[in-house]
Amino acid sequence: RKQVSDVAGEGDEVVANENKKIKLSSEVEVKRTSVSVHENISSFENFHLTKILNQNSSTKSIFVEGRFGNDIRPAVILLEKTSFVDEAIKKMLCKDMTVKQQFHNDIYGSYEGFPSAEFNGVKTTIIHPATEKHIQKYSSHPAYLVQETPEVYKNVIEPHIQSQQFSMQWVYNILDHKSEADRIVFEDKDPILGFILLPDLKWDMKHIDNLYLVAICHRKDLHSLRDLTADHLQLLKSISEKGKQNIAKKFNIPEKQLRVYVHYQPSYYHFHVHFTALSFDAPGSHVERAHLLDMVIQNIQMVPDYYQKATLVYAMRENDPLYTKLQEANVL
Ligand code: GTA
Repeated sequence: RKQVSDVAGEGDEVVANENKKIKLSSEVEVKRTSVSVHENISSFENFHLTKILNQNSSTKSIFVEGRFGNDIRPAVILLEKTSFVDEAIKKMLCKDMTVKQQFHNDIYGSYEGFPSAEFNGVKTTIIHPATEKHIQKYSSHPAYLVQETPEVYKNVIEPHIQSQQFSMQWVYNILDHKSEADRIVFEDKDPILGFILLPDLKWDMKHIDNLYLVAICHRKDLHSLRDLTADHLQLLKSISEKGKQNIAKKFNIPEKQLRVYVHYQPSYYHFHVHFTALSFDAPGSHVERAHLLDMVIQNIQMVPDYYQKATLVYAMRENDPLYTKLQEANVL
């Protein structure tokens, strides 16, 4: 494993992937720059695929690792085929869509159809420069359930997350209106009770059936579910109520069709809340990760320090550095 932190972006540790399939030999000129590919990318012309990290035929998505041009820093690309938009179908089914017949039998015919490019978009997320943690996050590895007692949290998890978390720069850019300001759906500017509600990175904003927004609180001292106490009830209720109201109004979806939850463990330890359409089987909405906000509020109302006392159960993947720490502590 080779540390190349001298070419990393601010706040990011960049580590060359040990499973790389291309050779980064001395004849490759290493680009010593912190410029990100997002500054000027218009195609994948100079992209070299190094590894398929994961793929899923149900969600029709694939996650890969690669490199752009002679940049030694890895990139993670998430590709996801999107569902059809009702209004676009009429325009799509025209002479520009060609078809290739595979076979026909009586009144039944099977074809491969080729809609024109504008109807053929693939939701594409590029993470560059990606860290080893991103590569791990999007790789497929067996997972195991962990029972995290308050003691395990204090002795193993808390010290680890303080030193090993993902960069939070994207969160601060949103809170400071430096990025995605035009995407904000609602903002309460109060420094203690305030938050910003905006579409999640995973939502293309074209389909209500996979609606996904995230509310990010302004205060920076709340890291996860573990930090929540009765002191935060007003904030939690405000996020729940104002978040649902604003989404319902803007996207014309009933409040009662919104799934509102927090992740434990999250990837980013700045408190935020997920809002997804109830009809959407969103990544990370399963029981071993999602905690419904209404239940969180009720638990805290019954026991003010519920989340400091509770044993929390979640799935941990074998390739996560925390997995080894938990094994060393005889928790796994
Ligand atoms: N608006 O820059 C951003 C941004 N970033 C960097 C992250 N988010 C952002 N939103 C905006 N702008 O919902 C969003 C994330 C996520 C939330 C953070 O902030 O999309 P979390 O801290 O609880 O982290 O939430 P979590 O759960 O790991 O995030 P994520 O990315 O949802 O991952 C959960 C799992 O979903 C992953 O392990 C992966 O297997 C899967 N997944 C992630 N992205 C996709 C995808 N595009 N398609 C299919 N599956 C995916």
